[in-house]
Amino acid sequence: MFLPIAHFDLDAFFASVEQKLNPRLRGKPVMVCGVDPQGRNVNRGVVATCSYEARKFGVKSGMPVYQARRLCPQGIFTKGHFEEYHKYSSLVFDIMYKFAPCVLRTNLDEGFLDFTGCETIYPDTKSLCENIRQEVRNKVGINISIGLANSRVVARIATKLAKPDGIVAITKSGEEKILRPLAIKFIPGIGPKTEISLNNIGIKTIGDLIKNKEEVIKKLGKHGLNLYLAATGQDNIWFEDRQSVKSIGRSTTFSKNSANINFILSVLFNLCDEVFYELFEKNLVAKCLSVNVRYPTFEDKQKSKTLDHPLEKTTDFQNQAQQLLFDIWDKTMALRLIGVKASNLIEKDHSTIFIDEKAKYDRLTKAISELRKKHGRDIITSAFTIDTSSPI
Ligand code: DCP
Ligand code: CA
Repeated sequence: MFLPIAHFDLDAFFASVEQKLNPRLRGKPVMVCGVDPQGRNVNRGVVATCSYEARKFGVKSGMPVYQARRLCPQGIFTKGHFEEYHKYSSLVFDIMYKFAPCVLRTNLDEGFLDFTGCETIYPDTKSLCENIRQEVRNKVGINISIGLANSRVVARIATKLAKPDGIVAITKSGEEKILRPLAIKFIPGIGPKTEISLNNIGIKTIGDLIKNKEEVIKKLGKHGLNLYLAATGQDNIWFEDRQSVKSIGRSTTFSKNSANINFILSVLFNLCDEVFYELFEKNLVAKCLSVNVRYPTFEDKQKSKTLDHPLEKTTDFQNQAQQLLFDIWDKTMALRLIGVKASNLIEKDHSTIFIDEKAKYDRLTKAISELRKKHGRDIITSAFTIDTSSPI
C-alpha cells in the first residue's frame, strides 16, 4: 500500500530510554520527574512522562509527582538524563534519514517522513514503515509508533491510534470510516477548553464537527476553520513547512543619527524582544544571533555568534545582542540604523516541564505573548526597552 506521508512518535520516550539504560526498570511502572537545581530527585514538580506500565494506574505527563505517587506507590521515580535523550533521538533520526528522502523533525521523538513521488522506489510505504519500526527496535531498542496517510494531519491522528508500538494506515477512503467516529480531541489543535466548549454545543465527534462547519467557524473564527480543515484531512496552518522560515530579523533606522548609548540600547532591546516573541510564537529557537549597524557614511558592520545553547529568555537574548553590538560599535560614533537577526532556526524542544526554571519562564513568555495578542504589544514591556531618551 502506497501512502505518501508517515508520522512517527517514540513510545513513552524519556521513560523508554531510562528502561533501556537500566534493565532493572524494564517492565515496571517508571516515572521520569524533574530535578531540583542540585540535581537531586525531588518529590515536588511534575512527571515529565511515564512508562506504559505506569499509565495503567492513571499516571500521566504533567501530573504532580505527589499525585502520581498516590496512584502508583510501587512505581519507580527517577530523574531524567537529557544528554541521553538527545543521543537516542539522533540514533532514531539517522535511521529515518537512511530510508526517507524528506524528514521533518517536529520534536525530539517525533517527525514526518514524506515519500511524495517515490511510488516507483517504494510502492508499499506501509511495509517500508514496518521495516523502519523493526530497525528502530533492533538498533535503538525502544518502541515506536507510526501513522500513514495522505496528509500530515491524518498521519498524526493515525499515530495516536497506533500507540503503543503499532502502525496504522488511513487511506483516503478510510478517512471517513475511521476519522468521523473519533472524539474531537483527536484533532491536533483541540485543547481541553475547546473540547469542552464544542461538546457543550453538541459537537462530540469529528463527524459532528464536519456536519456543523458553519457553527464551529462562528464560535471559534479562524481557529474553527483550521479545525474543520484538519477534520476533513486537509493540512492547515499547524502543518505548514516550518523549515521554510530561515531567519527572523528586525531593524530600525533612527529618525536622527545617534551615539546616545541609552537610546541605542533601548532600541536594540526592543528589537530583540520582538524577534524573541516571534520565535516563541512559531515554536522555534535560534542557534545563531547577529547584530548589524549602519554608520551615517552608509558603511555596514555585522557580527554573528553561534550559540552554545538556544536562548530561552528574552533577557539572555538582549545580553548576547548587546555584546555583539559592542564588538562592532565603539560607543562614540553615531549610528544610522541598527538590526538584530536570529537564524539557524530549529523546532523548540517541547519537554519544557522538565526543568522547573525553564518551565516557569516559558509560562511567563506565553502569558506575555497572549496579553500582547489581545491588547497590542505595548501593553507589557520590559523596563529596559522603554525609550526614555532621544537619539541625541
Ligand atoms: N515531555 C515533557 N513534558 C510534557 C510532555 C512531554 O517533558 N508535558 C517529554 C517527555 C516525553 C517526551 O517529551 O517522553 C515526548 O513527549 P510525548 O508527548 O511524545 O510523550 P511520550 O513519548 O512520553 O509518550 P507517547 O507514547 O504518548 O508519545
Ligand atoms: Ca512520544
